[in-house]
Amino acid sequence: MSLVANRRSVMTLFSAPACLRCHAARIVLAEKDITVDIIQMDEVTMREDLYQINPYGTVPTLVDRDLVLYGTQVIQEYLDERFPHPPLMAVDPVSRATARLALYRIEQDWWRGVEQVLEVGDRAASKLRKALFESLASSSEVFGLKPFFLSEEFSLVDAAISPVLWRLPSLGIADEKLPQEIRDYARRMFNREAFQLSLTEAERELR
Ligand SMILES: N[C@@H](CCC(=O)N[C@@H](CS)C(=O)NCC(=O)O)C(=O)O
Repeated sequence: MSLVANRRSVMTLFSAPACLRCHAARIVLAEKDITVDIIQMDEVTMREDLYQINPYGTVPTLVDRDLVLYGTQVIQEYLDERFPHPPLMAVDPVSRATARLALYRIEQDWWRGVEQVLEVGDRAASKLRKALFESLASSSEVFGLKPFFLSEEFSLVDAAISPVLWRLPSLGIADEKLPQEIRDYARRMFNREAFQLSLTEAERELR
């Protein structure tokens, strides 16, 4: 496993510069101020090398000594448990389940929505772009209920939503079109120091 050799003392995240899911993982690392070696991989080397340690060859992939994790939400929850401060999940089972359900829905509706718009050509994207916009807009009230999404504190759910909102203008969904609650929420998230630290150069250029 050449990718993990010599990388045993510090945790390593295999990431791609503009990957939405990697961004969500990088936000968790930054919020917890975790010392990590972030390896930004390009599309070609990604497949060749990552298959050695991850059967899907996908990013993000996290290596912590002998542990290799993939699946963004698996990585996010591991980081939260391995580095408990500050906690990014509530303690009680109902709140934890509610957060996990939100994460599941964000992946299904918003992460896949962004990825689909990026995958298809420009003309075919307009329907997908509209569906993504409408899905976000239909949740606008929830964005305004609390300082963070469904929570008084920053959580894994916010780490999952922020990369979506950051990418909207680059997908043809202008901030001005978004309901005010979402714009205010986005501003609060983008102003966080950890969010700014999580950005790669490629992501900075998206805005
Ligand atoms: N279910 C995985 C999917 C990861 C995924 O599809 N990552 C993309 C980048 S965002 C990737 O590595 N694509 C390259 C490939 O599939 O070979 C997760 O949530 O981490």
